[in-house]
Amino acid sequence: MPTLSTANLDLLRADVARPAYDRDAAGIGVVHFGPGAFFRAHQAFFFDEALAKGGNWAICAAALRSTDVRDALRPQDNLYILAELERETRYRVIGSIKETLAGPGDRAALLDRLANPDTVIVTMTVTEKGYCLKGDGTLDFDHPDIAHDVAEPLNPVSLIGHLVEGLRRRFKAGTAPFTVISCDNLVDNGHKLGRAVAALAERQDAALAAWIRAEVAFPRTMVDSITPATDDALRTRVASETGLSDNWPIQRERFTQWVIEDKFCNVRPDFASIGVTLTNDVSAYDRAKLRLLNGPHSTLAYLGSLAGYETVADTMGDADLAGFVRRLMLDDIRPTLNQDAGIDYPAYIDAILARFANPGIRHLLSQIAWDGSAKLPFRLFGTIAERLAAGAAVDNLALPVAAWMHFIRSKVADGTKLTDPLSDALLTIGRACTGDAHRDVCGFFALEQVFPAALTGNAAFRTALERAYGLLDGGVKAALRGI
Ligand code: CS2
Repeated sequence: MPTLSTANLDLLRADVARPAYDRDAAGIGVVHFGPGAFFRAHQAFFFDEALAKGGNWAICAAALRSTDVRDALRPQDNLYILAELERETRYRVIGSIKETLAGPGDRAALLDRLANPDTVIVTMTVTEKGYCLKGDGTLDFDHPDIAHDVAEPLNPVSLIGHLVEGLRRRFKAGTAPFTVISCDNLVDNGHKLGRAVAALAERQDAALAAWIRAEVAFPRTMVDSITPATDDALRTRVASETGLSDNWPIQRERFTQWVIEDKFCNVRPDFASIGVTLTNDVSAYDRAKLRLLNGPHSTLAYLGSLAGYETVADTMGDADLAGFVRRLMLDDIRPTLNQDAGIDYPAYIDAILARFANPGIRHLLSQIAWDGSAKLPFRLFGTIAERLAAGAAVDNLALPVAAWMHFIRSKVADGTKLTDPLSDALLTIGRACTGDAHRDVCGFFALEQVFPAALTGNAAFRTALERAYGLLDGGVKAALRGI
């Protein structure tokens, strides 16, 4: 089976879409940090659309550590196949990535790219933990990568450190700054990133920090498209259904959404013409998406795993679990959202539940269950705190948090890998669990970087959580009946 490459594009099945522009002529105007599946399913897709309308929107995709993506894509001229999975699948070759860099060996080339005046936009998908922020959203100077970058600013290892060094070189050279677009599931992502970058810059040069605060745009965004990890089943399917093998194809649902705060400090594509929403207020969008999609996703991941399911669609096939999640969205989460934002929440909720049930997608619960300690604060704790402040019951909202705790214990019990930045601490807590709800919950509450004092100090929340934790001892079904 021939492999995907520029030379082999003609061997593709006729209904596979190809890049609709002259790739060789397209200049690199974008640098992206974190070339994972979501980036290639989302931002790289949108820049591929932008390139078809003209302009230098090609991408240099950089990984700070792993060389896997670079080594998979370079042999195929950085091309890859995107599969849009619904009842009927569509395939498309994405050509927007023109350069891939990875690891310390490519750091000099990456910093040169950031300093290059042709680079006008920098995007990133490095997951919640990649920002090195504390629970209060400020930069964690005790984080080993940030401590390194304070000591060696010209030789950064963190995302924040690379942004500071790239901007420092532009500042010194009198080059206009690039716009920095965070594309991760963080509340107020761009603004938090902007403050973190300025805080690190302040440690080396007050004038640089002042310039960053005054001149560099860090728009807030909402990003959305369900993107399961690539597996061998997808590779086999792509090869047989497109005619070319691809080292690392990407799969996602057809739905994709990008909302960007209309704040730029350099040129940008005509985003509106390619389906991106530009707005002065992203808050209602990202709050609704994080709370109504990502919160329930984590809920399904932990309750579904404990109930023995493997995928989101499988779990949605369970009427008790699907019904619980729908009630959670309508009755417990919706009241915390901006009711004047012009968003039809019942319709948005039905659309999300239909996307969860999409039979064309095998989205593993185990993938969504990763990084619970970094995800739950953004996805559930804000909602819980506001319901508590409103004097509302939080029994339903406490159940997914209790399920996460039982999920940690299940990892201890079956010895399988726990993917989480705090895995050591969590497994230690899990090993110390006895099943006594009060005692076990106390153990987890010791994680101050995860559980804010507003929750651990709230008696109503503690009572609801301990009750949910105890109910889950009888299994998920019993807990759903008893909650
Ligand atoms: C998921 C997200 O893995 C996860 O945690 O909840 O990746 C989710 O699929 C996306 O945010 C959807 O836009």
